[in-house]
Amino acid sequence: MEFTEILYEKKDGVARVTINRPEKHNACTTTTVYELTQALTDAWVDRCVGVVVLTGAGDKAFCTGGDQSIREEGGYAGTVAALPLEVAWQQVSTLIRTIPKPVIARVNGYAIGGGHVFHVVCDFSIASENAKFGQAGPRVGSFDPGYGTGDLVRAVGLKRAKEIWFLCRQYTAQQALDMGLVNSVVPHDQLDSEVDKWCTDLLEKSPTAMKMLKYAFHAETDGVAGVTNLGVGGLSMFYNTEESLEGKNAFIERRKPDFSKFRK
Ligand code: 2NE
Repeated sequence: MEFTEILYEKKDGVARVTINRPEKHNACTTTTVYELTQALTDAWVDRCVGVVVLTGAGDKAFCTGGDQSIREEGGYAGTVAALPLEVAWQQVSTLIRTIPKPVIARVNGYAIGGGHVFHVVCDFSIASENAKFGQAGPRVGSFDPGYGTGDLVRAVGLKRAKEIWFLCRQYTAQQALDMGLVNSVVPHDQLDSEVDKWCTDLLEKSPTAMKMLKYAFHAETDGVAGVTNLGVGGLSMFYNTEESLEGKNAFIERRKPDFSKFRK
């Protein structure tokens, strides 16, 4: 896969997705967001991948949201992707939340605006002690009406989530840890070893158990979509059973299926 605004590498069960616009503090264009959907989809389907790490290039920023320099009347300018940036952003958030594997945000610096949303929707956030967190929408005339508000409430509570969104303040990594916004804060030079440790621990666990747990955590708040993910997660396991294969085999062999032995 060829990318121009992200880096994507897979090694030892870990897919690393890096937003690669350090000169812009890893702010995203329509192209960046489109490429993120491609990489995350690949990580979803690749059976060799057990954990996904999302991060930003350089040591200043994880991601500072949508690139404000390409905003014009009606929204963000787009070049390759058919979808408007703000719609594609929700697709990335949905992929992060739905990919049946743990996704770790490696927060190496500023996680601001839509970049903050990305870390919020990840399953885990491991932060450098230099990282800064915050929303920026109401300052620049934007907002995230989806997971960026809903999941934030679930992480830090309603009052704090409103404070973060309405006031657009910045919070240190320690403050983020104290309010339950991140899982771990380490000195900057230990960020990679800490992320590697989490990856190793996760790769030792049952992938199916983690998949079903991830869907279970979202089932209640995600309504029909959440129940669908939980159900479809179970369906892939059912496909492996003799009972399910009897239905498929009977169709291929042009005979009536015999499910009687499964009626226990
Ligand atoms: C993050 C922050 C506070 C850092 O400040 P500082 O002073 O450390 O760095 P500086 O100089 O502001 O940034 C370095 C370079 O990155 C660019 C800057 O323009 C600057 O470029 P040069 O002037 O050196 O050429 N840069 C940083 N963030 C950018 C951005 N988002 N768009 C374009 N260029 C950016 C400070 O940089 C800051 O406040 N950044 C803006 C944060 C922000 O407003 N994000 C957008 C929120 S809305 C959103 O993300 C969104 C949406 O509207 C719709 C859907 C999904 C998401």
